[in-house]
Amino acid sequence: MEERLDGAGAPSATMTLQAAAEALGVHYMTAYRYVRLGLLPATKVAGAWEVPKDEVDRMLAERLTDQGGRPAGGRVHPAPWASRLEARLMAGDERGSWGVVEGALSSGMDPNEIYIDLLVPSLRGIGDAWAEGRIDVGVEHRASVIVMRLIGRLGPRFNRRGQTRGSVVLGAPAGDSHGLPTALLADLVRGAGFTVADLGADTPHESFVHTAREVERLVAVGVGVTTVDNDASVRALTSALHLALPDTPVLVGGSAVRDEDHARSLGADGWAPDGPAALALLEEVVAAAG
Ligand code: B12
Repeated sequence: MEERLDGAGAPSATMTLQAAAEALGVHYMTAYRYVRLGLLPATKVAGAWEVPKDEVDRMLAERLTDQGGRPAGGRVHPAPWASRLEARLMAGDERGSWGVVEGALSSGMDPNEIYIDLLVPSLRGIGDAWAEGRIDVGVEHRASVIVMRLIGRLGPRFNRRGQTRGSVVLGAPAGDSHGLPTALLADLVRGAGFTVADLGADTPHESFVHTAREVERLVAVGVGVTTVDNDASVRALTSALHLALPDTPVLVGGSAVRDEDHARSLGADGWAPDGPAALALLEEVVAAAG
């Protein structure tokens, strides 16, 4: 065992993964799987895994077995999945990130919860780490790409059989390079039975209008606003949409929209602060259309 400094600067004892496996009474490969699943935090130093001793003690105290994170009593362990995922994303570990998602799925989380309670908070944590200067923007870019790939794997779970409830066009306005928020939202909306055309980041106003005219049975257009100081672009977009499609509700959301008043000032017909509220808003739009 040796001493090391953890992220906060406080000394904490570490042990090798082999020693951690022995302490936990599991095979080395099982301990390695815990690391890959994000169940056991570990850092690779000069090619060898180092595990904080207090994390091994915590695991022992929780009497975790090798049954997908369930404690001996069979109760589902209230695992801090989001912080585990955040750690794997920051490490650029795609396999480990998927392992955390698989672990959360097998603990009973459904795909909607994986998006809302796991992906969104992890991304927020990464954004905060960047804003506080704890990580380089390259780490954020790499994590974003991994999340895109996780979404690619999870997306088919949102497919619904049967007739579509109509089309929803989503995208970020010109000048906003955040495509992930509407990519995440798109799957939630698909899961509610709609067909989605997600235009992604930095979409010209004309492309929004063109797509909205082209899709079948348009229900609403949703604009994801994540970049602050881009309000003029959002206003120009909502005006262009209202002019071209006067009967179509234009919904606005995203972390750069402060509240309902702010959304209205951007020309929105409706606003929602998060994914579940966005789905509820869409139901209101459908109900109002009769
Ligand atoms: C990933 C990321 C990036 C990636 C984007 C990659 C991609 N493919 O999308 C990259 C690295 C490119 C990037 C760039 C920038 N980023 Co950035 N980024 C993020 C990060 C970490 C995650 C964003 C995300 O996907 N969140 C997950 C989504 C799903 O959550 P959400 O946005 O809250 O969405 C929910 C709701 O808002 C709602 N919703 C979303 N869209 C819609 C739409 C409708 C219609 C409705 C109804 C609801 C709705 O539902 C969602 C699910 O619950 C955030 C951190 C954060 N706090 O979010 C920073 C963050 C948004 N970025 C930020 C900044 C500053 C930037 C840059 C300006 C940095 C720079 N100087 O270059 C640039 C933007 C340049 C530009 N011109 O746009 C800041 C914004 C600052 C602020 N005060 O708000 C944040 C908050 C980081 C921070 N903590 O400071 N970024």
